[in-house]
Order: sequence, then C-alpha cells, then structure tokens
Amino acid sequence: MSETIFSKIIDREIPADIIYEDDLCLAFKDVNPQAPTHFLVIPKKPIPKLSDAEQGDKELLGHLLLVAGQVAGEQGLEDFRLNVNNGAGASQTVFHLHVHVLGGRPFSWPPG
Ligand code: D5M
Repeated sequence: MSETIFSKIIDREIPADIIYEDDLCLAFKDVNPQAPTHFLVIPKKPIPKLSDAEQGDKELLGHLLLVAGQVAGEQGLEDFRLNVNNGAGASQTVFHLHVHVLGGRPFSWPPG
C-alpha cells in the first residue's frame, strides 16, 4: 500500500497532537475538527480501510474501539460519537483506517 499522511504521523515525519500511543495504535487530534473534541484512533498497521481488515485483525479492531472509549473518557467526554468512513463514496479521504471520535456537542440521527 502507498504511504499516507497517517504513516508519516506514526513515523514522526510530520507533527500531530498525539494524545495516546501504544504498540498497536495511536490517537491524535483531527486537524479539521468537526466538534469541540475530535480525535482519530488509527492502527499502526497500515490497513487502507475497514473493509480491507481480515479475520486476523479481529483483536486489533476491538483494541481500537476500546482505546477510543478510554481516550474519550480521558478527554472528558461522557457522550461521544464514533465514525468510520469506508471508501471515497463514504467521504474517506485518507486511506489508512481511522476511527473518528467526536464529542462536546449534540449529534443528530441519522447522520448526513
Ligand atoms: O477523515 C480524514 C481526517 O483526517 C479528516 O477529518 C482530516 C484529518 N487529517 C488529515 N490530515 C491530518 C493531519 N496531518 N493531522 C491530523 N488530522 C488530519 P476521512 O474519514 O478520511 O474523511
């Protein structure tokens, strides 16, 4: 897979406001926030999009959700929304799997 801007953040080639890191993943503030709190949780493994994940990624995917919830709490969020855009037609622009975590304002349903 070709390198994305998120690989460069993992490799510290470009700066980001990193708020969590472990062996498997990284969380950092979104550069174009859509809510008062908006951060991304990404695997260090370069999976382009959710539909590219395989059975062997099961634990990793669960880990991303657990980290999203944990870091949301650390950021002071009680209510928050997770979002994964899968593919260009779903507004994915960076092809390195990422979970958006948004909070600090009300959210409507269904999403746009
Ligand atoms: O979301 C991709 C998201 O990635 C979008 O909300 C902007 C964010 N982004 C892009 N570049 C950066 C950098 N360098 N730092 C932090 N956040 C970034 P998508 O679901 O693909 O539309």
